[in-house]
Amino acid sequence: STSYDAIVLGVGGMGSAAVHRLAARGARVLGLEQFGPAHARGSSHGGSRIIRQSYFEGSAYVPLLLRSYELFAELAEESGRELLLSCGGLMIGAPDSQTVAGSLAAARDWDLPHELLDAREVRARFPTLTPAAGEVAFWEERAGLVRPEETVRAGIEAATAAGAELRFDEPVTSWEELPGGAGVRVRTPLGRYTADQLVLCPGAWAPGQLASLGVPFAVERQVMYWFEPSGPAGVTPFLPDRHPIYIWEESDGTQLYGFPAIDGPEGGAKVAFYRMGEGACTPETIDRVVRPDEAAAMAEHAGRLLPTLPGRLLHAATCMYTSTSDDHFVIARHPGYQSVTVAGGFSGHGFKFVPVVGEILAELALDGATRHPIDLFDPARLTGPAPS
Ligand code: PYC
Repeated sequence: STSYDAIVLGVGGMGSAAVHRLAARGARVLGLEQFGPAHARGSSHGGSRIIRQSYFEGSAYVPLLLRSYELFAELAEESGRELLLSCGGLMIGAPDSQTVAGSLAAARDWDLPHELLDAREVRARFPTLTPAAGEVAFWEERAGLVRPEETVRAGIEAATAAGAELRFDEPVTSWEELPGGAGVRVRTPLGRYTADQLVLCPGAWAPGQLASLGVPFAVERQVMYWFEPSGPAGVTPFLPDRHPIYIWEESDGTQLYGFPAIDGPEGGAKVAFYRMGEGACTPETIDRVVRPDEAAAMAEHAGRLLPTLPGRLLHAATCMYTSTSDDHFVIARHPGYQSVTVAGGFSGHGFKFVPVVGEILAELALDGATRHPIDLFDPARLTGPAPS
């Protein structure tokens, strides 16, 4: 068998960044991916993901986001790919909604630039969006979107250039820690490999691949829709030089989110629900066909908030969230193994962190600790005390 400093299981969003950062630090790295590069069977596809700094999910994420912006810029420069588009972002809802109040709290905690707009100001600046009189919007100029497939490809190229070995279409069938914690042995249908460290980035395959953690992960089907705008001005008001990303929380807690039309008139504008999945699935059982009735329900819902968005449905695709019970991530050295590091449970909001998670995983695997604040992601909070 061949031996490495580190093996990374799963070369999707987080795994591609991990192989890149490990190789960039001079480690001998093997990345094993069960499908092809930047595939569409997990959670890192669909052309766009939101990125923002005033994080309503918690101020503790902000320093990680600031580092992520730096690393996205570096990777874009190195790869020559456009990875991040800063079109600005609006967090819309009642003043006391989590989306608005949480963004304001994070902005104040970290002194991040922002504006608070009333409904009339939103309608004047962004005519596609029609908030009700009592709603407000938190405006963040630095918000925007990142390109998931391009980011994964850029990470793979940078990893390869730094000397990483990547094997696609090669699933891991089993792994075990060697006696005394002296590294790991990994098996695939094509070979056996050993390494000092194993980094598990299984995405929606977490319930199986991270079962030894004892953390419950819920995998859910999500649908993304791309509509051709229906208003008289066509796609023009949705172009990214004048249209922001948005997350819109309604009084029942529903969050609709969307993007400008980043792929021109043919691509349409993408919209989806944040965490309104259809219950449990697995990557094997997920129904990847989008039914006409769910597309019609989305058109009706989005049309109430953005009346000129839902014209013809151009495209729809499914994807999966892998959620923890508190929607915070799991990133840690595996408490049960000396040679294993884990990353999972990104709960529908992880992609914007891909480059910084790669840096954290490389530090955990090679140094045993990270300079980044990751206490929030400790799996112990989800497992409780070990039974005595
Ligand atoms: O991470 O900003 C986000 C997001 C919004 C909807 C789904 N994820």
